[in-house]
Amino acid sequence: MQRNSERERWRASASLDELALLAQTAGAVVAGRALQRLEAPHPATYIGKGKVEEIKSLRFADGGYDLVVFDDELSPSQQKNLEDALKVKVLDRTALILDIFAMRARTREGRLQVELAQSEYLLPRLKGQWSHLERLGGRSGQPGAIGVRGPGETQIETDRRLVRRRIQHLKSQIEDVRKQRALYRRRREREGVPVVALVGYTNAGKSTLMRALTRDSDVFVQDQLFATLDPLTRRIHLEEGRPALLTDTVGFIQKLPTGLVAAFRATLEELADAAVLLHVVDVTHPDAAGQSQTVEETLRDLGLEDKPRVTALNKVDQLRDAAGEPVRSIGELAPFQASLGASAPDAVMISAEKRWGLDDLRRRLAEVLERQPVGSR
Ligand SMILES: Nc1nc2c(ncn2[C@@H]2O[C@H](COP(=O)(O)OP(=O)(O)OP(=O)(O)O)[C@@H](O)[C@H]2O)c(=O)[nH]1
Ligand SMILES: [Mg+2]
Repeated sequence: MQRNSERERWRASASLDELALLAQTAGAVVAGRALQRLEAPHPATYIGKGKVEEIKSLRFADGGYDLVVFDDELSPSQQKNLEDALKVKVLDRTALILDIFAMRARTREGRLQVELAQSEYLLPRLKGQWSHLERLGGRSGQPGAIGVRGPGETQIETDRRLVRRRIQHLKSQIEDVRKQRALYRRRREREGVPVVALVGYTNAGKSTLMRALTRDSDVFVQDQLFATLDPLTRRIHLEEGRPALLTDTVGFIQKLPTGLVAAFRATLEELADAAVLLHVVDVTHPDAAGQSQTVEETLRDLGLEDKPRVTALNKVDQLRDAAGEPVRSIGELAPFQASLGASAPDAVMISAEKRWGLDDLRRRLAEVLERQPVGSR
């Protein structure tokens, strides 16, 4: 039991580390953090009353803070109650991720999907914002809303209707994008070039590997979460010059809300047509196993658990040998192989940055492709 709870605590704390990285990526400066152990979240405020007071008391301590971010999804009423109690803006993990996605989306498809996810997140939360108007008896007579609102409609009803209409509009636009993508995929299929899709936890090194395998320096790489949002496909060559298409896309993260995954369906459908999923794992991350598991769970949610998989254990250049010296080549890693590869015996050790192990990886991919019936490639 003891060990379990220690593990839980470590997990919660590691998850907060990740939340801090997300906050930094979104442009915030982290002033402090708090952790509370509860049997179940408080229905009204998620954390307990005492903890709310404690956080409130830190409001003007040291540098103070003007934003509080919770590591789990808050219900719309919890978010509102917390804002009322703390007198600052309160966000949850989902809102933070949405914010980063909005910053990162470059293509029309990416933007549409982010806006859909944002609108769906906003819809149930409109109530909190306008409840004071409802209490005052409805019709607020906002000038901007004139002409849109039906007779006797309250502001919140109008807002909800507008957001719902926008959601419908976005969905139909995304549907067009999906059809377009499906056309491209059929064309590719006819050409008979198999698709290898990169999957993995955010920041695992997928884009770096894409760069290394394509020698394309335009691929965007950054030491930040969700550097890549829009899918990108490039031609690569496996063994004996055999061509394949390599697709890079959005990374996964723990506690990724299903609504967000659903909004990214058009992008993630690319994975469904891949002949092989190339799972990139950052072996140097303290929670590499947990991250790997999150990726597997997300793939299961997407119905992709049966896709052939090749696992690449990346960033091995960061490992140190028994004497604490940095390793200089893959050859020195034999002693690690057993422990690293235990969870994925077929895994290939690579360093995307140093271009180590790429021949091995190409060979492994070619082998897996070889084993598949021609129709499914
Ligand atoms: N030391 C080392 N660093 C690496 C290696 N591969 C990637 N990195 C670094 O890891 C960071 C993330 O790399 P990306 O390629 O952007 O990771 P990604 O999986 O595409 O991340 P997202 O697009 O954010 O999901 C960058 O700072 C890379 O330079 C590697 O083999 N060794
Ligand atoms: Mg990337």
